[in-house]
Amino acid sequence: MLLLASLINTASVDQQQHKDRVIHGERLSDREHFAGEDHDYDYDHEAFLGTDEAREFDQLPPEESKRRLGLIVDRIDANEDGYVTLDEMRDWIRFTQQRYISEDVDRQWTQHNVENKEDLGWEEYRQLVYGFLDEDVEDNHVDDDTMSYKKMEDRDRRRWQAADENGDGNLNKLEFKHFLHPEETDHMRDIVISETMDDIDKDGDGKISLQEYIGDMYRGDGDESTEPDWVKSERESFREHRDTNGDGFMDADEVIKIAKIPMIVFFY
Ligand SMILES: [Ca+2]
Ligand SMILES: [Ca+2]
Ligand SMILES: [Ca+2]
Ligand SMILES: [Ca+2]
Repeated sequence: MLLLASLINTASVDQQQHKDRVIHGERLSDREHFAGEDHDYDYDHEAFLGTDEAREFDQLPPEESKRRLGLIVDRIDANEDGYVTLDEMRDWIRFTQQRYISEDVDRQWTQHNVENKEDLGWEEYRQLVYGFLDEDVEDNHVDDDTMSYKKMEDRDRRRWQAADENGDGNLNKLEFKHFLHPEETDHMRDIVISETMDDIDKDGDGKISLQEYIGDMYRGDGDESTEPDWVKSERESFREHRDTNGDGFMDADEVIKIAKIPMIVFFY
C-alpha cells in the first residue's frame, strides 16, 4: 500500500526551489513536485515518513520496506482496531506535517542565523539569500532571472514584515517560523491571500476564476478534450472543493481554506 500525497509546493525562501504557490498547501518535501509529472515515489515516502526515515527506506530491500510500512500503518491506526480511518489518516498527516515544519524551521534557522543569535535581521537574511543580486546590478547583468529574484525578494520582504509581530525589524525563531510557513498562522492570513492572488488572479479582480486556476498550473491550447487527466481532475476539484459557495470563483475566504489544507491523500 502506498500513500500518495498530492500536494504542490508552497512559497518558501529556498529560492532555487521557489515556485510561489501557497494555494495548494504546504510542501512536505524539499523536492519539487508538480501535478502532472510522473509520480515521484521518493516524494511520497518523504511526505509520509519524514525526510530521514524516507532516506532510510530508500536503502531497504522491497520486502523490508513493505514490512516497515506495515509497522507505520500500525502507528496510524491510533485506536488499534486494525483499520485506518480517514480521521486517523488526517491526524497522522497532520503529525507528519508538523514534524516536517519543525525540522524545516530548525534547519533554516541554523542556516541563516549563523551566529546563533536570538533574532535574525532582515539585512542579514537578505544578504545570505539575495546578496548575489547586488553583484548582478553592479556588473550590469540584470536579466529576467535577476528580475524574478528581485520579485521574490520583495515578496519575502513583505512577508518578513508581516511575520515580525513585535515590529522590531528582526525575527525571532517563532516569527521566523511564521515567515517560512505563513499558512500555519492566523495573523499571516492576509499575506497568504495576497501572495496567492498575486500569482493567480491575472485580471486583478480579487478572485480566482476556473480559467485562472487552471492557467496557473497548465498551459494548454484551451481545448478541454485534449487535456491530460490531471487537468480534468483539477477542474473538477475547483468546482467541488475550491469554489465552495459555487459562484464560479475562489474568493479570499476560499483561498485561505485551501492554503490551510496540508494535502490530499489517497491510496491505491
Ligand atoms: Ca483505527
Ligand atoms: Ca520581531
Ligand atoms: Ca481574477
Ligand atoms: Ca466561490
